[in-house]
Amino acid sequence: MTIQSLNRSRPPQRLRTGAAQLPAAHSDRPLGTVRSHADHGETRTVSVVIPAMNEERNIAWVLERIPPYVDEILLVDGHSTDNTVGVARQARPDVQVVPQRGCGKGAAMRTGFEDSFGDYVVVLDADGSMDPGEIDYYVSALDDGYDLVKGSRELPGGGSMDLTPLRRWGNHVLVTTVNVTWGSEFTDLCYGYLAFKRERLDDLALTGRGFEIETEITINAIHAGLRIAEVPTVELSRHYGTSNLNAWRDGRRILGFLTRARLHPRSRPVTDRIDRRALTATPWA
Ligand SMILES: Nc1nc2c(ncn2[C@@H]2O[C@H](COP(=O)(O)OP(=O)(O)OP(=O)(O)O)[C@@H](O)[C@H]2O)c(=O)[nH]1
Ligand SMILES: [Mg+2]
Repeated sequence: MTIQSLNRSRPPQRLRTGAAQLPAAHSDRPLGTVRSHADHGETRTVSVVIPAMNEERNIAWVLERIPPYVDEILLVDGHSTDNTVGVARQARPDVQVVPQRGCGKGAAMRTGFEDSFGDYVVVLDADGSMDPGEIDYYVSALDDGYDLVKGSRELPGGGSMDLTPLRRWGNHVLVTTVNVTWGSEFTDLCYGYLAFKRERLDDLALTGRGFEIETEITINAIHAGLRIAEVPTVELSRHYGTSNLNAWRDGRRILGFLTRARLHPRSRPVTDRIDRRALTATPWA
């Protein structure tokens, strides 16, 4: 398993190579200089998935700050009873809105992953606590070869204006549990700003419905041997409204998931998928 921490400070500084080596061609490229498709010479596309439930006062701020190179914005609506969808469409007429299938933030995220098309999938919240300008860092790290990129509020250059002492303590207990159990070196765990390559979605084998989904993504990525990076992130306070997270209830859900994941590592389908074109050249023909 490879966990690489990317250090960020302003002005953007260079990728710091640690135990794991970055591909040489990219190792001295400054963070925050995301290449467009044209100058990248590649055709990778970027989808941004935003789970939103009753965020009419926050969603415009988020959508207006999405970088222009993003190819698709998918808002996964949790059956909002306010005007979240209307405000979103007004702020970004190109936003795709899908109703979530199932209940909870995890179900919403899985709906977004299934219904989006981008080669890269970036997830961020709709409450204004995650700066869309930071999408650059996630995309940069995926460009550099990582499969999963997680935001960390604990790395130098990161921070949180939203973590209460209880939540900070709970997150610390959970991240320590993961590091001790799986031998990892994460600095943050329960945070929903992350990105991954679509080609790894099957490896992630997600089933979570609630706030445990972020932990499930991390643990299943470890089990699947994905290359994981952490990038510093600054968590802002939610702009308006109240949290949907309950520290004790959701903390217990996460702990329950970790216990199950440790006792019964999920078995995954191991069937290789062979491209039909690879089967046309039959050696005996
Ligand atoms: N579609 C959908 N979105 C959800 C659901 N629950 C939460 N969300 C969204 O997921 C994001 C994170 O939820 P929050 O309630 O902000 O949870 P939190 O960030 O832990 O709590 P705060 O720190 O108080 O903001 C927000 O964009 C919510 O609108 C849900 O059941 N369905
Ligand atoms: Mg929030």
